[in-house]
Amino acid sequence: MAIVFITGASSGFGKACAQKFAASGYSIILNARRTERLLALKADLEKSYKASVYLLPFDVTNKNEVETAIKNLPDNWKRVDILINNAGLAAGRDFFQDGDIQDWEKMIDTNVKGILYVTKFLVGEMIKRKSGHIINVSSLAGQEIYPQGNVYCASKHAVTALSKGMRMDLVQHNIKVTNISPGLAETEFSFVRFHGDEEKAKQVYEGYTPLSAEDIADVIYFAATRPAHVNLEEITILPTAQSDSRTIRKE
Ligand code: NDP
Ligand code: 8X3
Repeated sequence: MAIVFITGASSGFGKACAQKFAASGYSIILNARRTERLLALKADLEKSYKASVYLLPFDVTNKNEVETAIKNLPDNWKRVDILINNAGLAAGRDFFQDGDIQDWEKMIDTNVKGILYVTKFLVGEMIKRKSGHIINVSSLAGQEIYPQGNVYCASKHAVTALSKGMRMDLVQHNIKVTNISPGLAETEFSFVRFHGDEEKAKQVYEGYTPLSAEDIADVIYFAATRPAHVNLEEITILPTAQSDSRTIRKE
């Protein structure tokens, strides 16, 4: 069965993708930093779907860790068909002038360099086989800027640019590249963004129905299962209550 490699699979979109693809018979490589969560997810996927699951915990910001982990994949797990570059985060939501430099570096290292490292070390096998699909999780923040979104928006604009650039360079090798741009979705995203402030995180999703992680996994699965000659290059998915980064209809 085809192999799907999911970064950031311990929570949110990545975890929902793992469930969706495992339920459909795919073999799954799970990556994130929190190994205990990955172990629990692996046990669940094996029990619920008899899925074949391989754990590859590493930090996407650590180039050496990424390279070693991917190079040491067992032979029967090296042939990755679909790479879902999903690991990412926002850190802080501050006016530019008040921004924390460590937060900025974390976003750029995770959202931008993480995709570069993981893709760089996996794409060679895809090129050899002249087949593969790279799905990058960007954001509506990769299309629009909003106040206090500065560096997060910049990092997601970089993801959207990279998806375009990868598509141009990899088309000659028959590799599909899809860019996914979700709007507001309730996951652990805001909890992480507000450095563990549960109250602030909860407020982001109050008064309207946000997207769920499963909504995003459905769309990613749809993109990944189109016929060989069809590539969905860009998918923007918003809650019905959201029209753009700044406009949300609240009850
Ligand atoms: P979550 O916080 O629920 O999940 C983020 C995942 O990324 C976790 O599994 C986390 O695992 C992983 N991750 C973070 N840093 C690293 C790292 N350095 N190395 C490996 N894994 C890492 O958030 P979402 O599911 O919402 O976010 C997934 C993606 O979707 C992100 O790229 C985010 O920017 C994007 N997005 C989210 C939206 C939303 O509203 N929720 C909207 C648009 C885009 P661990 O901590 O265990 O390493
Ligand atoms: C996450 C959605 O609106 O917080 O990418 O930027 S938003």
